[in-house]
Amino acid sequence: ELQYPEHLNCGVVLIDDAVREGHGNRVALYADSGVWTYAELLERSNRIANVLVNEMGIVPGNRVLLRGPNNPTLVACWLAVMKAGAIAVTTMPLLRAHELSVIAERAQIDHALCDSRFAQELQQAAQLGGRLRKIVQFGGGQLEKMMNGQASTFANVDTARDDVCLLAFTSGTTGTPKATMHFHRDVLAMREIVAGHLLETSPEDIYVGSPPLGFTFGLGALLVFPLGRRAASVLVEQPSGENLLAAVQRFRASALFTSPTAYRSLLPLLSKFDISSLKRCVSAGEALPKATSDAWFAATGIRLIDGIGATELIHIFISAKGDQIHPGTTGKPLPGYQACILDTDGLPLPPGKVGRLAVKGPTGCRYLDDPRQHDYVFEGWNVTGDLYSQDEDGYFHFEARADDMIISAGYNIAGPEVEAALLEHPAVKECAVVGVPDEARGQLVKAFIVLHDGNDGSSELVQTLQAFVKQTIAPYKYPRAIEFRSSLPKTATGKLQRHALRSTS
Ligand code: 3UK
Repeated sequence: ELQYPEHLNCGVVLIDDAVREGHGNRVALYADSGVWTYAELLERSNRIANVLVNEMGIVPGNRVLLRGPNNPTLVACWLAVMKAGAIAVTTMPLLRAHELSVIAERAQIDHALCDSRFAQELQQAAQLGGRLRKIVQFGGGQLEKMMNGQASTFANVDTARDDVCLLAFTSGTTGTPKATMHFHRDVLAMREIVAGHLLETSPEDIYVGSPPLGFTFGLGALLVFPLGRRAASVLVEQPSGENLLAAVQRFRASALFTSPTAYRSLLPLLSKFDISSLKRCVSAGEALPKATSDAWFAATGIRLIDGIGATELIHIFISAKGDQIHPGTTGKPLPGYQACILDTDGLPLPPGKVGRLAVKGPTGCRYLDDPRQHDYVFEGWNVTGDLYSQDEDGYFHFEARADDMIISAGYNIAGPEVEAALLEHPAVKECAVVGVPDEARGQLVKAFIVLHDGNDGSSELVQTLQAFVKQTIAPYKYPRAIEFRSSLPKTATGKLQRHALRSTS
């Protein structure tokens, strides 16, 4: 079990301690706008912490909304909030005024630090109601000017290990978003378990990836893991496939973090870039089909590390590394975590049976003032929205989100299994498989497909794809309806919004 001192401030551990240990002159952050050493990052987060306390009137326990694309100033702002003993409420750049106002209201937020390019949406959110009053903008000179008037040292607030430091909102793929609370010790736990055990992050590492810092996947991968292990992070404001690979090449990145969909879209671009510096590639956020893992391995010689994480648990809790990776499975619980599969009565199921994935561990979930706490958390066990099975070797296999299990003519059909089969066809770029209402079958399996350029969504192709699925998996699972689209709806964290497709059918 992990032990932490009673007094613990994760911001101090991540930046002050790094400089105290002698890493001040080493690079902490790389970006197009320049390079920041650990000493520079410490000095700038100290100045921002002074702005928070002296000019914005922040006291420990206040919540501060953070908003911006991945860049060094956003990292400094996050550290400043920690050092001031305040609570960071991280938000995704893609969120719009209405969603931001819901967050500001739910988390009772007065203060925000916001990239000036993203401020308009936040100002509109403030006008929609709630108590958000003080928005300080960075990137355009406002915060920068305030920082100049402040000292370069800061009296760090002496927080307790169980003080809340982060409110992270779930994406709310179904229903209203829930705010999950995380403690200073949770940040340390993910550093030990994911950066330490799973990724073996060392000071020579250079991390790059696409997930926003406003998503705990990105917060861990691009802030907590590299800084916590005295490595470096590359921050890419617009993480298109080309931009990500260009950043790998330019900064000689050693590890890449992104989603399964993004790995697939990087494949045809690989030949244009030198990515020989990469040692590890991590996939999370959605299920990783075996075919994607195999294609990435064939192209790069690197076996993708698949890991299931959740906002509720802050980061990855089931995964595997090195030769323990079994492609097509997520892996086993990381040290400190337990996982099991539950039937509809909440009783554990034996290997081979499909049921609800439940997980228990050091970072487990507490929701902020939400009655649903009792629907999802029992005696420390977090019941996820996922259907999983466990094999005889103890490996966990993703089947589907519970909402994405299709019941058609009495058969249970997992949408993601049909998607994985379709994705093996060379014409298919992206797809989403959902159940749509059908009089005869209850639900009908329907696929929404984005084709690779140069393919034509003809009725002939519909038949080809249906025949292809029937050859690949059990024939009764094939999509009886296929619709071609130019794009698919995604959440701000990049997940397919299957429910949005269901409701348009
Ligand atoms: C799904 C996966 C299959 C699954 C996250 C890494 O995704 C993250 O957090 P969210 O709260 O969503 C959680 C849900 O996403 N999922 C995530 N990873 C996988 N499904 N295989 C995977 N490897 O439905 C889960 O319940 O947005 C991921 C780190 C931190 C995170 N917050």
